[in-house]
Amino acid sequence: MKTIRLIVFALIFTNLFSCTKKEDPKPDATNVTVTGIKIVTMPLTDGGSDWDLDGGADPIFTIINSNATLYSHNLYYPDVTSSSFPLVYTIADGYKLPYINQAYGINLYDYDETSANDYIGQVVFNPSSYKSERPASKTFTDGNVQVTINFSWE
Ligand SMILES: [Ca+2]
Ligand SMILES: [Ca+2]
Repeated sequence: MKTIRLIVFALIFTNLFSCTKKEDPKPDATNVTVTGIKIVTMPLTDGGSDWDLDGGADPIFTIINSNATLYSHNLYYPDVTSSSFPLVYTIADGYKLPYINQAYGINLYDYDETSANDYIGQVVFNPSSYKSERPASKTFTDGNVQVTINFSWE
């Protein structure tokens, strides 16, 4: 009888001890930086026509919010074809988004030297949805456009 009581006490004590050892969950991130994107797929033609007179699109991208273009990435991949994907873009120092609780768009354009760039498509994301999860990357799809965004959270 005495032995059983001791075991019960030991079990209770062990449970109490293991509870106090639980770590606090990581707090929600308050800042997020976009460190790069990857174009997984995008339309190879502009509604059936070539993006350029002399070949495929030369994709670049911008980061926008509802008011303005916040960041423009001006390095492009020339004349992409179906075998060019995925297209990987790195933002050298990262682009820190001004607010975590706001919607942003990644806009894709075909860079054109002698005329205005052609709009290819967009994915929209709101980092506040992921501030507790803090994913290193997340993939977004809209129509024929699929983009993976790389994040750094703090
Ligand atoms: Ca064009
Ligand atoms: Ca072009």
